[in-house]
Amino acid sequence: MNENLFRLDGKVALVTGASYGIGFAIATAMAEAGATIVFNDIKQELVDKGIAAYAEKGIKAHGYVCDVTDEEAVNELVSKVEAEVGVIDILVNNAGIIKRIPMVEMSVKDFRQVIDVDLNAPFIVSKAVIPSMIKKGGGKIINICSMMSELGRETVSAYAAAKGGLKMLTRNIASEYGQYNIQCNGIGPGYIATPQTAPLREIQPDGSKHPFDQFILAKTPANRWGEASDLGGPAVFLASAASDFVNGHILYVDGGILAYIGKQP
Ligand code: NAP
Ligand code: GCO
Repeated sequence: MNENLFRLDGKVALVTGASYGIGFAIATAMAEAGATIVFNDIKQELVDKGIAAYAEKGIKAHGYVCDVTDEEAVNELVSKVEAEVGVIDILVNNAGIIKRIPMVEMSVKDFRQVIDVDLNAPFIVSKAVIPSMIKKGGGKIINICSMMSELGRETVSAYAAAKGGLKMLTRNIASEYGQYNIQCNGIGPGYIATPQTAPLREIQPDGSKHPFDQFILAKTPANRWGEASDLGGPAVFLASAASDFVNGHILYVDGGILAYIGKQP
């Protein structure tokens, strides 16, 4: 088989919110496959830290300050990237937040903020990059979904609504722009050890594991939390020519959570 199928040489990849965490791991894997990496974060301090972290891995990443919920700022970012780096061939809508609050106690403001970052922003950034992808003859969009694209649980109503919507936005972009050789797919990570899930893994005062940590291990056949690096290979696959006929698919990278009823206590 042609191993170049999985290479990304000559491609420009924009990974949103990729100073650290899952975005950083995905961008690193894409760089190792040959892509030129562009990323953004809200704060210059984090962009600078991100650039340094990429440089430590031998990656010359292009970092920009941009709030992905701000359409004007996103359009300016895309124009600047196109002028300074090149047309964006691969977009990873990774930036995201979560607020863990029981629904009836959650303010509308908080609900709207989660929807804004986790669902409206992927729409805004995808809308900004698709015209140039069409002109260039194609592109790849990868939306970072979640277990909560399929499942609910207490306290994550806004996040689940956003990630469920992101699954359908993925399918709709695939439906509407597949004719232009744009493939839009999702990655649904399981429970990954990043700052976002750190509160769920905190060691208890008595030195025991967080109850949620124990719960997730019992729900995961792999019996471990995922590492951000577990997402690199799936992301390179969906960004490469190896997936040119994969469109509208949500690839769950969850260690088997969605397939498993859970370990008997
Ligand atoms: P994380 O550690 O909290 O990192 C999120 C990143 O998004 C940060 O760099 C953050 O920047 C950035 N961001 C947040 N709001 C932004 C905005 N308005 N504009 C630009 N950047 C923004 O999260 P993660 O665990 O790496 O998760 C990354 C993605 O994977 C998210 O979409 C998350 O929902 C999803 N996911 C995570 C897991 C998991 O178990 N960790 C599982 C499934 C899906 P700041 O630091 O400046 O806020
Ligand atoms: C939570 C977690 C999850 C993960 C991820 C699972 O509070 O349940 O934060 O939502 O972040 O989305 O796929």
